[in-house]
Amino acid sequence: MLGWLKEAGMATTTLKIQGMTCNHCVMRVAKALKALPGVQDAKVDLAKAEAVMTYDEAKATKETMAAAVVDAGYKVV
Ligand SMILES: [Cu+2]
Repeated sequence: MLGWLKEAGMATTTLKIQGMTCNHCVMRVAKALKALPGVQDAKVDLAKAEAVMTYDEAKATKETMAAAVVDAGYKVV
């Protein structure tokens, strides 16, 4: 697939997340992030306690992504 191709206007950012303890948490956070408009991909890493998002800068912001993580029940640090 062409997932590695960087599209115009796409950016990546990382959020440090506290409170994830298992793969269910990882899936929950990933689902919450991917549900946001403009978020193309979210890779959540349990060991690193972080999420890396690929997103459209015109549609999503780090603040809305952090808010989605908090809404899912976790803490952004
Ligand atoms: Cu869990």
